[in-house]
Amino acid sequence: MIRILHAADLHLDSAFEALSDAKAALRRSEQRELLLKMARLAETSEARILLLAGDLLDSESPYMETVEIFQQVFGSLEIPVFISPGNHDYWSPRSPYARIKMPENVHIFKSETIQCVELPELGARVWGAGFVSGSAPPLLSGFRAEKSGDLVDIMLIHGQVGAKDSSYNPITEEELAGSGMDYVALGHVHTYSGPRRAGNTWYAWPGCTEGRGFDELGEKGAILADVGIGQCEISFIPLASRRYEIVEVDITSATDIAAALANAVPDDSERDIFRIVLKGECSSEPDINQLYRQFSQRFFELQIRDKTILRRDIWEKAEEDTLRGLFLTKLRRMYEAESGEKEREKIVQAARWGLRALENGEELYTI
Ligand SMILES: [Mn+2]
Repeated sequence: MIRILHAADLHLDSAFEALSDAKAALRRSEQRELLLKMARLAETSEARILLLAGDLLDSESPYMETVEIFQQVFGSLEIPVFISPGNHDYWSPRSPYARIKMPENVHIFKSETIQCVELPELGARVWGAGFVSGSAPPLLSGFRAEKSGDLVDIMLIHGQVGAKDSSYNPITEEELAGSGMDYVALGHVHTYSGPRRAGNTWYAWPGCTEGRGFDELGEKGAILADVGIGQCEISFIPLASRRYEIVEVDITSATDIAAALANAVPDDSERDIFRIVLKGECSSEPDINQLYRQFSQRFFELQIRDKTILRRDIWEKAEEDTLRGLFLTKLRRMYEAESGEKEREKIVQAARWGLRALENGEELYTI
């Protein structure tokens, strides 16, 4: 069995547009630290190969710090490092990979045609291909490697399994089963796949290594896999420095909204990025700004979304001979003509916002 460390989709130097400039820069430095963490993990776990399955870089113009950490971390590793460029960091003669002087133990797959690197000292072969533009055709189509003695066959590739119309190297289970590989190390999809198997071929993707937004929730990390012929043991190792989480709090029966919030969020979240969504029915709008002031210090970054419904009869003043009356009458007609729940909800929301404006209330911020 050969132990490999498999990561993907680091998306180094992401913009982190939802954060302030300073926090975004901090997040980028934390992304770079992932490489150090990986190197440490490779050493302590005695991994023999490091596989990086694409989208290591978010764009074609990485910061100097990222280039330096590549050279420093990869150069300090005594094991071979393989990179399969993905749609965000595809290979081209002008790509960062062509410009960066990589240490000698780093091998980059530079072609859409699957290539093979033999590692006789490890009893293994590493197969792989790389994106050469922002999309790729099905690269595994028709591929098969015949077994060679007792060498373990591992493939590294960026692509999407089971999405036949994908522009990002769509891969079928049949192709995996027919590939002759013992393990296929994938990247592209940002949620960990868990261990999977097609025929005698094991495969997995680790997901992104660090969440970057509320569509990348929870624990993120890399895969440690012990791979032998026709067998594989996979474990997931958390590596991310911060997590994104969404917590929904129903405040319908809460007498103290702040207490309800305090109850719903964990105590040890000061490193993490939370979105709290208030739900339910209230007799008055929750004071989001006040709640934000009260809770923001408990997180690295906090958003509060108000999705509560006002218990007050919103149409109460519809008969009034005022601008407010006209506004409400018009919206009520729309509301009554509409049958879809979602659309109705939107109209009620519009009525609430409009009433706030007409009654000179504070704007209802969504932070
Ligand atoms: Mn990708």
